[in-house]
Amino acid sequence: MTRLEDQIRSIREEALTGISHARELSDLEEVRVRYLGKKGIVTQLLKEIGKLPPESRPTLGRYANELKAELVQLIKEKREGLLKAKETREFLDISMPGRVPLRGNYHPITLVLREICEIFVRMGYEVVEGPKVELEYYNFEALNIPKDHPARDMQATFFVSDRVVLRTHTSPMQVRTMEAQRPPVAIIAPGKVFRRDSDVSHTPMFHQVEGLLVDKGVSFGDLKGTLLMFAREMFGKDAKLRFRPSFFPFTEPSAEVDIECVLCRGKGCRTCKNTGWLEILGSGMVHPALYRFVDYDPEEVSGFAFGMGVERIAMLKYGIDDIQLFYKNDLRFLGQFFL
Ligand code: 2U9
Repeated sequence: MTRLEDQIRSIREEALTGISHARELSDLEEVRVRYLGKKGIVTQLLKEIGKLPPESRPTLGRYANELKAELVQLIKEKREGLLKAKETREFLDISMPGRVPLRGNYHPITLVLREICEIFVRMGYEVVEGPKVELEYYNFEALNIPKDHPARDMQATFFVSDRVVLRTHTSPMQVRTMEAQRPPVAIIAPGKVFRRDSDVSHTPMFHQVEGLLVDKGVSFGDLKGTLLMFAREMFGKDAKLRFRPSFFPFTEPSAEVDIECVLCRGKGCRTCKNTGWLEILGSGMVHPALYRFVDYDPEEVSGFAFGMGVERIAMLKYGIDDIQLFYKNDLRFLGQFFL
């Protein structure tokens, strides 16, 4: 290898290192001038080769010209790369404050439903869930609501087929649980229910939590104590309840339960229609006729049951006057409820 060939090789290596180390356009320009400028190393080299004897010129000339072409190309590519990086740097202002990502939150009905369940779980109840598309048998028959019973009119039912309905309450789960389990039974059944109804206090789908306790010697006093405990946990320790006689086909005796108005504390206001009381629950002692369907002995056990609408509880707790707000998906409304 000739001395010049050797020199071309080392010039190439140095130049390539120079190009790859250039961080700024000015570094790259320095490299370009150093090798390809008027007095640049490669330019000088070509001049020297021109002075060589004719037999050495073609080979060395080719090497030097290839080197020049390679450097021109590499510098061009590097320049484009540096320009692009500069543009990105200018576009991306890393000193700007970041965007705060939108944070999701639970739906108010989910929050209230969970809170209700947690209160009863702390009292030792188990949560059971089941089908929303339900046999007529579990939704009506086994709850002492036979065909043609006027109570079937109390709930406008969505029928799926002759014997299948969208459940109008979560009570079928109590029947299913008693079928599968011997007493004692202490359960709550939360979930969606469906009735053909729609106005400021009704939606065709809403949520219920129903409870059932069956054991030896369960009394109406146990029912009152349990519901008072629930009301205190849910609405505050000063909560007061009153029980009014009522009728449900599945309980006897039955009672509707009012809480002293949480807004005016019983003085009378628009929300409680000046009565001082708000209805929050239905309840009663499980009708002895029901035990026949699940093979329990009504002589041996007794029980109480209760049911509440979650939307209603949420409306009272948060002072909401239109149930439809829960289902309009307006984020200005939904964003106000946190754990
Ligand atoms: C079994 C036996 C009895 C569940 C009960 C109520 C009273 C009640 C309403 C509250 C508001 C429905 O959503 S609402 O309109 N519920 O008044 N529910 S007792 O009684 C049962 C359930 C299952 C086996």
